[in-house]
Amino acid sequence: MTNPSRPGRLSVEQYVAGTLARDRYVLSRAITLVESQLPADQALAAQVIGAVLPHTGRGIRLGITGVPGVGKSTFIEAFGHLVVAQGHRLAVLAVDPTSQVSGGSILGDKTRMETLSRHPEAYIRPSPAGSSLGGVSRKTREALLLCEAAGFDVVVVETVGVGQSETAVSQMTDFFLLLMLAGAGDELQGIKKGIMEMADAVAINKADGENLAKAKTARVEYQNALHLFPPAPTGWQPPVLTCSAATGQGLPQIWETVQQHHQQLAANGWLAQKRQAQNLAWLHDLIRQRLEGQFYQHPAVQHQLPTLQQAVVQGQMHAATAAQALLQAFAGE
Ligand SMILES: Nc1nc2c(ncn2[C@@H]2O[C@H](COP(=O)(O)OP(=O)(O)O)[C@@H](O)[C@H]2O)c(=O)[nH]1
Ligand SMILES: [Mg+2]
Repeated sequence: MTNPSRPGRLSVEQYVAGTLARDRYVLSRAITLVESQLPADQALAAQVIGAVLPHTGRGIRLGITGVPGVGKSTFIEAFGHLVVAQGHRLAVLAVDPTSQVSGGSILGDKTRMETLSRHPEAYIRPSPAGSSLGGVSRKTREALLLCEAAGFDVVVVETVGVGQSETAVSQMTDFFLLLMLAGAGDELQGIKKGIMEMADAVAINKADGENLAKAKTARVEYQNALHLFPPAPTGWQPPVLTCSAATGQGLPQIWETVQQHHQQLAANGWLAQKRQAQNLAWLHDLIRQRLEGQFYQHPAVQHQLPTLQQAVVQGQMHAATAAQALLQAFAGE
């Protein structure tokens, strides 16, 4: 099964038919295709995504974030088992640029989600190695659509709670879950106010053993903090819950919350509106990425950039003047 004009690749029809037939092997190859940097692969990938698009959008898209060590992987493994036990098919995509740096070697890291990855109704796809954040998020959105087309009705996107990747993930999911620890302090957890504001629910993890009392106190504190934010136009009030990914306590309530949110936003029209706005943002994202790529690869820009950059750094030229000159060079003026 190969593509005669592209060795090592399938044809558009084969990618599409295999994905829709829920062939995991073809799904994995399709995700590999969308992750490829090669222009020929990207053109092929765009055709595949275009063809599967009508078969997407029926599931729940769930973003999960939290600092390394909060228990995301442990949580997703336990949560995933709970969700598939209820007859759902669950896919997990990881957006974690930092895991490339550490090689996933943080103490006790559970990145592989071993028992869940062996479940026939679950599919786990780690981040592509060595990719930039912008690249990861663009590819993750396409991978998410492929998973939906392959019949996964719950897609979890995991990201690390320290930077821009949250915004990217919240831009492609319906529900954004923030995992936190009790008593660690907001600064220590690197959680910015903006990330709290994006959350559709906050769950204090590791609410077990000696941590339980602290977790309950933290729950009240975070609930009070969330009340200070203006109410969301969707009418959804983000709850603060406690859970233990290790014991499974509190996970059914979180799944219940995710489903309630989905029903409420589907009923009041906000789910459709949210996804429309996300599609529009996606379009502008792609335009920005393409333009930027073309700009920096333009021979005239490459020729002039070092000199102008130097002049700006030295304070000899206003940045706006340099930008103007470069844009004129790019436009061939
Ligand atoms: N006590 C307790 N430990 C947990 C819980 N969840 C995760 N851990 C532990 O915390 C460490 C980090 O978990 P991991 O899932 O790799 O965190 P991640 O970096 O956010 O993906 C591991 O040693 C886990 O066993 C929990 O609910 N309770
Ligand atoms: Mg992890």
